[in-house]
Order: sequence, then C-alpha cells, then structure tokens
Amino acid sequence: MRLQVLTIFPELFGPFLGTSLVGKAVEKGLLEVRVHDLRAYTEDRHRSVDDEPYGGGGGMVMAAPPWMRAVRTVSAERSGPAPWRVLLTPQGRRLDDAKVRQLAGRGDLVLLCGRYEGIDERVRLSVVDEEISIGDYVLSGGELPAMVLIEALSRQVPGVVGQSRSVEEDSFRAGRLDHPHYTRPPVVEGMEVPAVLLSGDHAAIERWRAAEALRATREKRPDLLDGPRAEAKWRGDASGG
Ligand code: 4FV
Repeated sequence: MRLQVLTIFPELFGPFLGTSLVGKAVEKGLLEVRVHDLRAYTEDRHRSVDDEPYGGGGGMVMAAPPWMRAVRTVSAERSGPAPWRVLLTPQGRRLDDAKVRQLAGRGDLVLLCGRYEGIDERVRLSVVDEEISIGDYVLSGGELPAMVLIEALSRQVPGVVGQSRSVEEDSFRAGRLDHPHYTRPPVVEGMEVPAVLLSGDHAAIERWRAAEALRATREKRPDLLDGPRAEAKWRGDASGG
C-alpha cells in the first residue's frame, strides 16, 4: 500500500510512522508512506500557504496554488494509474470500516491535511477525489485524521496484523462490537473471570463470545444491528444453531 501525505507539519508524522504496527509495516515495506511539506510547493520567499478569506470573516484560508502544484507533482511521480486523492475534512463522508476497506483496495492514496479555517474550495473542485471525516467535531488540522486513516488502512494490509487476532475478527467487520476480554490475574478486587473462559471448551467459549458481542452491540450500538435479520443471524450463531 502506498500513501503520500501533504501537510505543513511533516514533523508530526515521524514518531507515528516509526512506532508499533505502522512502524513495523513501514520497516517491512508492507506500507510505503511519503510525507511532503506543502511549503516546498510555494513560490514566494515567505513560503506562505494561507491568506485572508474573500468576503471577510475571522481566520485564514489555505491558498489553492501550492496545493494544486503539490497534488499534481506527487501524483505524477509514478507511471501507472493516478493515486486516489483524499481530503480530510469535517465536510467529508464519515470514515467507517467499510470505507477503510474500500480505500485500502485502491492501494495508492494521496492524503491532503488542511489547517486554518480550511482550504480554498477550488482545490476540492480540481485535485480532490474524495472527502473523508473522522467525526463531527472540528480539529485544528487534518494531520491526526490522516494518521487515524493510515493506521486503519495499515491493518488491512496482509502481514501487518500478526496472528494474534485476525482482522476478520475486528469489530464492525461483521456489524457488531467486540466481546469482553479477560486476562490474569484470575480475581481482581473480588471480580472473577467468567467460568466458561477457564473451561477449555472452545465451542462453549465461542458461543459465549458471540452472545456477549451481541449483547454489547444491542446495549451500546443498536444502530449496528440493522433490524431483526441481523439480530436473528447473531441469535442463530449465539445458540450454536
Ligand atoms: C477533520 C475532521 C477536521 C477542520 C479545519 C482542519 C479541521 C482545519 N478532518 N475529520 N473532523 N479538520 O476537523 O477530518 O483545517
């Protein structure tokens, strides 16, 4: 998977791209991430990327020319199909498991990280294929949303997530939340581990986990259970039917 990031704060990505699963994925060449400083695509001696908003109002807006130069340059660096260009913005479609898998399937992405009040609209109209939001709240920059997306995408790359737990089992994959997890010590402040987990009866443990996942989903995210059909499916699995 190939990812290119455009940002005025490239230094924010160093630790993230060098740590844990993402760090190993980059090390193993399973994930190629190139972070570009947008200021490298400015032409004025102040390397400015923002300006006053037309129509007045508070804050500054990121000017279009550096973005258009940057996106076109990094998109043309390789022959073959053009990369899919994603702008991280609260205006975008909300990121979820299905969208992560769809974007992972594209294999070659350019991520645009805005700052200030936003980016001149003509960038979206000319060099952006898709807008993605990580949630309905306003951050100061698109860098953290880009990292969220990179981490979620990295788990879709075969070989990144070890045997410990297959991505298939990830929550949301099957429209439900995860079952509870327990580990040593066996008793914590009087709270014990459910006996079935100590039984060694793997079929019973799977039934318990499916039932607990369904219960947690019904309690915390009933929206994930799109109606009786999903419920019946899980009830079937929970009762070993
Ligand atoms: C955001 C989000 C987000 C808005 C203005 C950057 C900020 C600033 N991006 N999901 N929520 N972006 O808040 O993706 O330029």
